[in-house]
Amino acid sequence: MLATMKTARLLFFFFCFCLFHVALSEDEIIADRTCRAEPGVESDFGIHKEWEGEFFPGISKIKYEGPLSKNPLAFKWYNAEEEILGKKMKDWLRFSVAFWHTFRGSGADPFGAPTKNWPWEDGTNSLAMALRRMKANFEFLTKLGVEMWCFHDRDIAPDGKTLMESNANLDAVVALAKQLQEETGIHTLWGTAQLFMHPRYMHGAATSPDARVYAYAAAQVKKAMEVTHELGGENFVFWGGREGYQTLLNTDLKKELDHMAKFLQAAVNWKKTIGFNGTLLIEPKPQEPTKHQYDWDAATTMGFLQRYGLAGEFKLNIECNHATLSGHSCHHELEMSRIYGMLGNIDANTGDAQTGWDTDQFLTDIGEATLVMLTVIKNGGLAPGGFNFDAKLRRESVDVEDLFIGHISGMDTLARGLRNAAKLLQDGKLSELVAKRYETFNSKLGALIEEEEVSFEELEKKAHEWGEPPLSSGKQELAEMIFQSYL
Ligand code: XUL
Ligand code: CO
Repeated sequence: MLATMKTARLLFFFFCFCLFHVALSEDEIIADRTCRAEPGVESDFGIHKEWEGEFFPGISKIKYEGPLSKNPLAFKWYNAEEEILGKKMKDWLRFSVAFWHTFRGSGADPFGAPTKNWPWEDGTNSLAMALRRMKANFEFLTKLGVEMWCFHDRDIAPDGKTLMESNANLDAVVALAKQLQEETGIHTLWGTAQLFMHPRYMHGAATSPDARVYAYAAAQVKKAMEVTHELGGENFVFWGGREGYQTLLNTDLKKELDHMAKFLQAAVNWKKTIGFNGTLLIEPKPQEPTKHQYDWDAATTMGFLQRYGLAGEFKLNIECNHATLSGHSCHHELEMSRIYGMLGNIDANTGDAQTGWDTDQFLTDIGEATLVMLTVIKNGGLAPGGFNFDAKLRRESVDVEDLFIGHISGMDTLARGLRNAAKLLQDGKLSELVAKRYETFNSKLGALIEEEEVSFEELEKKAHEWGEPPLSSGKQELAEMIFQSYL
């Protein structure tokens, strides 16, 4: 009796220990192997059997039911095959699911434990769990009708004790993902290397002051590029996870920027060596986790690429929540990238006006979506980029169906934005208003200013001749009135 109680108590403590580990941030879960359980092996979570049947029973393929539908598991605005401005909605939108949020997002925050107890999870970060999770991913994509997905190397496969073991884990999961891609016709929008969770990257990866960390990061990116290529990925993303500084007092700014450029050049070289034809994308973000991230915003990133002769090799992945954190609108960041031919992909999400960090919410603001789609249409679409839902459920949303509802809502919002933006552009009133504001540049001198070089002396002569320029209205209120009439 006493022995049984003792065992029970021991088991209870072990269970709590495991739970505590699960309750840590995702970073630690990735590194944690204490609660590991393989299929068919007894653990404190019970017997782990190979998963049988559907991961999302009761949820069938999401259909388009039109704007009058009240069904939360149906599209009201996104009709994949419908043509808008001569292109199918699915080709304008090129949606993708972000594996890290949808399948690794635990709901943990700095104040609380994970809240998502997805039925397919067994509480481990084992290879067996990674393989099962990948199957869930493909069922989710198929039912949602999203044809692409994005991943970090360490989301899809557990970190091993050595780089070699991590690579072997990755190879095993990638082999399954490749098979599932072939079976479903789903493909990879982009892959990336996770260079921010492991403690070795606490000072950065390409900008770490430690050459050993720089080398480790390079090896990780090399492998992540190879597996992205293996999966037929259309792009490869660099988000500078911890490429930045906490204080300039201990930082050699020039050295770190020079190192980052050398690292990116090596990636360009490796892309060519392995014959990867996808686009290399840089994802700007101003702060978090470091107080100053080097790829602050689109303009800073493009300036950096130009300075180091890399501008022809990269495009940008604009994330809306990162845009607002940098003090810009998403529309601004998209337009800055577009006008310089650098818009490659959009991480579709939004922040919260009252919250000062990256909340990664599904975009539900129709006005915002219309502005985003105005740029996308002007850009002629995003391909080979797309809209990756770098968005997560709120911590309190714990039902499996919430995963579907979040994505459906985000997809419908952008689809509605596309419909609005197409009408707004076809109508032409806003473009007329803009053209009118610049009409004096249609004069002979205006054309010369734009096309040739006009000296200050010539302009001075003209200023005397023309006299005081009349004040002309910016017509902002009218522009806003026209815009909102399309929402
Ligand atoms: C972090 C973020 C990343 C990148 C990929 O804020 O957006 O998930 O998109 O590393
Ligand atoms: Co992102």
